[in-house]
Amino acid sequence: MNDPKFYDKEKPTWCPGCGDYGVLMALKKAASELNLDPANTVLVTGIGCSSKMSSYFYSYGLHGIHGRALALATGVKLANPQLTVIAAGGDGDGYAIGMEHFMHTAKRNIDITYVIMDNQIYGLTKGQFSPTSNEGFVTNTSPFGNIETPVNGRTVNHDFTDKQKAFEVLVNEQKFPLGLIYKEENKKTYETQALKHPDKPMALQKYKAPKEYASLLDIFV
Ligand SMILES: Cc1ncc(C[n+]2csc(CCOP(=O)(O)OP(=O)(O)O)c2C)c(N)n1
Ligand code: SF4
Ligand SMILES: [Mg+2]
Repeated sequence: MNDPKFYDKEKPTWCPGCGDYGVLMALKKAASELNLDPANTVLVTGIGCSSKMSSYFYSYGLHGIHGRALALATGVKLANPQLTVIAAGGDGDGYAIGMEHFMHTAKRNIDITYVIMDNQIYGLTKGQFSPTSNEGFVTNTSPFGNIETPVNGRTVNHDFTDKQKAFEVLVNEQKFPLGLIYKEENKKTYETQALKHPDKPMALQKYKAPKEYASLLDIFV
């Protein structure tokens, strides 16, 4: 097992007391327990204070664009399914601009880990309300108090193979079906279905172009 300090990289520039320090430490501890090899690990982030994480964790890192961490992480995983791919970002990144990517990535069952740092605000851009901000929360974009019901991004703890129970939890306890994690044991991961040879990086796979594109490939590749 590696020491969590093994995963130190640049010194974080987060404000003193920011909750993101705790998440970074948890990530380092998890990586050390799993003995993650930095050379075969990629941390993909969006944009936001929390998304700076990819500069602070010792592995390959991709600091992408706002709300697109999961799209980029999907691309990395498909390019080389042998990599451990982690995506991370804020509540704004994941539940606002990145919402569609969140839903579709969960639906596809791709084998990546997604960490959302939910501080209920757009931190980097100096405090606009986010999808998880509480009702009544006064911010610079809700000067009279937020009138929206917050999305609940927390994971529901229950047996996720029991869909009926999951539905009841959703209806009775949650206002919105976010954070609910379905795990279908028998469902294939996206990369095993999408790739002809999921055991090989895509770049090393021979690609046979359909006849109609072959002449274009001759010209451009
Ligand atoms: C396409 C696009 N839209 C808007 C922005 C401006 N922007 C940067 S970070 C951010 C929100 C950050 O909030 P969150 O994801 O919750 O991260 P936090 O800073 O709170 O960790 C916004 C709106 C951007 N960079 N790109
Ligand atoms: S502005 Fe907020 S989210 Fe950003 S580093 Fe400071 S405390 Fe953390
Ligand atoms: Mg935030």
